[in-house]
Amino acid sequence: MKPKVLLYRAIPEQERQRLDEQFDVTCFNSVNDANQDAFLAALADTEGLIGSSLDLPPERLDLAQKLQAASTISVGTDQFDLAYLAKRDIPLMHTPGVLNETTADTLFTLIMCTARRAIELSNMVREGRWTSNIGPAQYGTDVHGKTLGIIGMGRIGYAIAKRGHFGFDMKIQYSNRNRKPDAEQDLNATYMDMETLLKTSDFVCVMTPLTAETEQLIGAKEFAMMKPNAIFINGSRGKVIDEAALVDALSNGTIRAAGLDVFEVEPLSGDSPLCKLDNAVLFPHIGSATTETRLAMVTCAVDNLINAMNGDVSKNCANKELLDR
Ligand code: 8YV
Repeated sequence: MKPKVLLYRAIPEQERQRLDEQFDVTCFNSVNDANQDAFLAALADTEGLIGSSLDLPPERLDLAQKLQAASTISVGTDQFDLAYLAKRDIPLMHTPGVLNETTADTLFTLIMCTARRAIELSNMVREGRWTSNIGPAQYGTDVHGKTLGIIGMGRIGYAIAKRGHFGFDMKIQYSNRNRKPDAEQDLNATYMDMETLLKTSDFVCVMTPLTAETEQLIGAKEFAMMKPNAIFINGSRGKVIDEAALVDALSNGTIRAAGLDVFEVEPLSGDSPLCKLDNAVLFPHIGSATTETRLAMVTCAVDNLINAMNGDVSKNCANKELLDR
């Protein structure tokens, strides 16, 4: 009898076949009001869980009394309560590493699009409003040679800094829970407190995980510390910033512009005030969204689930306390 696994998003057929070889799989391509009851019934009966982009708090997972392991197709683990899972001895596996470069490419795309007003000016052309030579009203700002401040120098933050250092001769500075000697040696990065970083960076890029400590990390006070011509980039999670405070900062000229790949509520509503701001570049959470990388993430997550269901959580286990079991 194969263990029961609940898959809660669509995955490529080749990876679905690998799951079917090992497990008795029940699949929900998405979870919504219409199929919520069926999903919860399947959750109550499953031993393994794999998917992404769905909050699974303790009150939901209390239903899953047979659960042995969970595997998220993401590096972020904020859709779960790690301490709760550890208390139940349930490993949460994730996909660190496979998406660093793609996500860093996306964030640097945001930096360039925001600095050079690429989306706004492309729309000007598309809408037939390019009627004379470009002048100061359309100028953007340089990226090369500027100061890039990274809040959260993890794997992806390092990959972003690498692009800035080697590709654009940028001065790299960072704030982080702990020092990152590799960034300091390889990228000549300067470690500093967040307040100093906010006050001295031309580009501020947030790449922290969403935790109790980082929720609303950047709000009105922090935006007010930034340089008036600063550009703010968020590729972490929407809840790491106070989105209403960002709207005010962009509207009042507290900062020059913002590039966002994540939002407090996703999908972002078209009625959001952010959608009415020319100095806000908005991507629909496409950080890792390439064919190659999303396949690599699914492959990694399927491997993780197979390993965890066989008792091996030595690689990619997010609740590290289980490693000492
Ligand atoms: C995921 C992400 O692709 O990995 C993460 O934490 O935010 C994205 O790269 C997204 O969660 C959908 O799977």
